[in-house]
Amino acid sequence: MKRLDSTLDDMSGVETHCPYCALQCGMRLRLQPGPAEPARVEVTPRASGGNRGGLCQKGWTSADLLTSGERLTTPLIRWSRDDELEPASWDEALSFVATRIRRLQAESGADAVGILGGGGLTNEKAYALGKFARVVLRTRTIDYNGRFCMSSAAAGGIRAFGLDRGLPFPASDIAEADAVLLIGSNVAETMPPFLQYLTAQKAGGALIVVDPRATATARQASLHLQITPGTDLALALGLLHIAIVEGYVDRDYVAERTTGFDGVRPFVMAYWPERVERLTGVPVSQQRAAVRLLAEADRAMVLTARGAEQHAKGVDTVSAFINLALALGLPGTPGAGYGCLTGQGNGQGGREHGQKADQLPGYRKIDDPAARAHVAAVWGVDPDTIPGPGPSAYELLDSLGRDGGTRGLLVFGTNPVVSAPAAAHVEQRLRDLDLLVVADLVRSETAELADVVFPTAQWAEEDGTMTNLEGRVIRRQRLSPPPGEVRTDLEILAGLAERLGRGTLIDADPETTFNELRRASAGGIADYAGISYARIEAEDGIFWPCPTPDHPGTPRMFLDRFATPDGKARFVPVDYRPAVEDIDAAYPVYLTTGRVLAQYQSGAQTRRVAALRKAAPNPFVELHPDLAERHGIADGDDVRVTSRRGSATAPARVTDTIRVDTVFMPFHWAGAGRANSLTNPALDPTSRMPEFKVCAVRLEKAAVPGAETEVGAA
Ligand SMILES: Nc1nc2c(c(=O)[nH]1)N[C@H]1C(S)=C(S)[C@@H](COP(=O)(O)OP(=O)(O)OC[C@H]3O[C@@H](n4cnc5c(=O)[nH]c(N)nc54)[C@H](O)[C@@H]3O)O[C@H]1N2
Ligand SMILES: Nc1nc2c(c(=O)[nH]1)N[C@H]1C(S)=C(S)[C@@H](COP(=O)(O)OP(=O)(O)OC[C@H]3O[C@@H](n4cnc5c(=O)[nH]c(N)nc54)[C@H](O)[C@@H]3O)O[C@H]1N2
Ligand code: SF4
Ligand SMILES: [Mo]
Repeated sequence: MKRLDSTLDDMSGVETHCPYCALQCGMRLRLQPGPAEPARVEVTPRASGGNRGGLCQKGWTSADLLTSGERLTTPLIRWSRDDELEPASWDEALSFVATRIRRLQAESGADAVGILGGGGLTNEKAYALGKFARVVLRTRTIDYNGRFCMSSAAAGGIRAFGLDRGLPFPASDIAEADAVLLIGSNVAETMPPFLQYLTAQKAGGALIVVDPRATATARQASLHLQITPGTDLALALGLLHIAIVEGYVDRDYVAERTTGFDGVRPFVMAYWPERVERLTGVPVSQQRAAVRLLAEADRAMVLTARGAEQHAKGVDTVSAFINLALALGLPGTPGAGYGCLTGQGNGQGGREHGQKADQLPGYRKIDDPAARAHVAAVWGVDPDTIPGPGPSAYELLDSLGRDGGTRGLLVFGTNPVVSAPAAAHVEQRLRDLDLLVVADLVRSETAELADVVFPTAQWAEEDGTMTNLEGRVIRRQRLSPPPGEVRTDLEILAGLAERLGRGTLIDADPETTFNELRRASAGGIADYAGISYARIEAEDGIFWPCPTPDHPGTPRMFLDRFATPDGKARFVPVDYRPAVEDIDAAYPVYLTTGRVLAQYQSGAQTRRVAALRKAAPNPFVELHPDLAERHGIADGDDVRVTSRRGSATAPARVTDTIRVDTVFMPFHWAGAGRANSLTNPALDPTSRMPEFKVCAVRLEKAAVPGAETEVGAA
């Protein structure tokens, strides 16, 4: 990969990747010659990483936000609580924040100031944010939005394999599989170019999709299991039951490459097919067909995503599907395996380098003395000054402004007012802070509540690295500097560190930061020591672990051994439990939530792109015609959805592609149609993942016909 495309006739092009999801599609950016001010940026796709030359609509339109009138251009300060946010200088904004942080920490201790990071941040920023927390603020209070995203899959992977790399093989291996079991993923909308790997199965193999909705992805499947939300764990147990009874277990593999199978058996034997049909709604014949397709394939893959993972039993569900994959002899077998589809742009790297509550760089554990000693030496601090583990994202948000809780919060790269569960409660907690600081590109709903907002550079205006869903470390390249007074996140952290008297500890330069990250990760699980900017560019990305400059990187893991002490994968015994909140007479319908193609996450970015706003203008409630009829609701009517947390109102989208007992809402919008006003913040005991994907609601046609739903950017 060359920094400048030789076919360009000027010096204005760079090869980089899309700013949004974890597929990190390759793209070429070029400043359009002409009078436009600011200059227009042209996006063209290029094959790199996992995309094979594809881009989705979000990628094509990603440059529009660079020149949007809605982006932040100066710092903003709210001088006192009743004031509006108003423009301020960097000096004022940084001083304001540093002074408040010092005061809060003097009054209430170091942990009273916390950080909430994001999985869209580059590796350099994720690393700097974790380091900033531990050595500048010396707070244990830091976590990030990946807790809401990848935490269940990560915990499940670590339990079984000893480490968590979403796909332990290149995405292109999936195209070679004869059968794929895809659980709770709608890649047709969430990673469109990825669909090409799955439709390859249509030729001769099988694609089995587990989803309560007949999504665009499920409609490509040879077999669609239209499961009751929140019951995937029972299905996984049932599929393994069938595999055992029908003699499909790969006994040699189980004996040679795994431990613990006998401990799993007794749990599984209690999930016979008829019982599983009662629990999940998946007919016995379909359960059997799914097992046969998988077991009889030469190369089969089991892939999970948020539909299966975002539950208060997400980790056990992942374990149950890994158990199935192990029994069939898939993980660590060339062309086969288990993987999870990481979501955010840097959802993989963002969970490796220390912005997690319990973690130090290189996927090290913060309570491991050897890890602390190694990282402290790189940082030049005494290991005893590095704080211990802190609260998880939802627990952190829930503690804000309460007695003994966090009093000041710095937010980098997440918009919890829209994306956190029980969002009305979280919004109130944010309002109760003594200090809320938000670094963002735009005035997100969370920025609207802040005391200070820092304007940050966008992806095309900065250098750095991202790690895509395959564990491939790739380069983000700067096309042009940010406009006006806008600074990068690294510059903001360095500026704050300086004002807090620890200026030498945070460097604003991405490559210098990356080289420090390499040393900090050396010898860790996610070892980046051998990866350099120059190598990434020359080799179109490098898969970790890559411990030395002459190491080729590791596209395929676990071929000889797993990352456990004895090298064997572990079966983990798990049992089914129902959703934390099941349906009942008062709340008789399941709500599940997720995504649509043209909006990204909290929508802070994509609601501000005209083409995307046009393609997906507002929230909606997707429901089955029979359910709609029972409530006297017609397509387009405003529907009021109520859970034990609150209500949301959005227009009905009546379709027979969804289960009759379930409604679906996308979570990309704020205001009246905010899906997270409804969701249940019950947490998984291991991963602390909230139960985004199932809660109980009731429906009614909204009282005021045609009542306005809050839409649009602000
Ligand atoms: N367009 C777009 N693409 C994105 C994103 C975005 O916001 N917009 N976000 C990115 C990120 S961060 C992520 S994490 C990924 C997420 O990517 P996906 O996991 O594909 O996305 P979701 O829509 O959240 O959920 C997938 C499916 O799970 C189904 N589902 C709901 N409940 C259940 C259940 O109980 N069991 C099962 N088996 N399925 C269930 C839903 O119907 C939905 O179709 O997408 C990434 N890509
Ligand atoms: N109900 C429901 N809720 C969900 C989910 C669900 O399926 N259902 N999914 C969950 C999942 S998987 C995820 S990942 C979360 C995502 O939800 P959020 O964490 O809210 O995700 P984003 O909208 O990507 O937030 C990123 C914010 O940071 C800004 N930003 C972008 N790039 C940068 C940068 O480089 N630096 C800085 N400082 N800011 C930047 C953006 O403008 C935006 O305001 O939502 C979770 N919430
Ligand atoms: S699939 Fe993901 S990375 Fe590719 S263009 Fe779309 S949003 Fe960007
Ligand atoms: Mo995510």
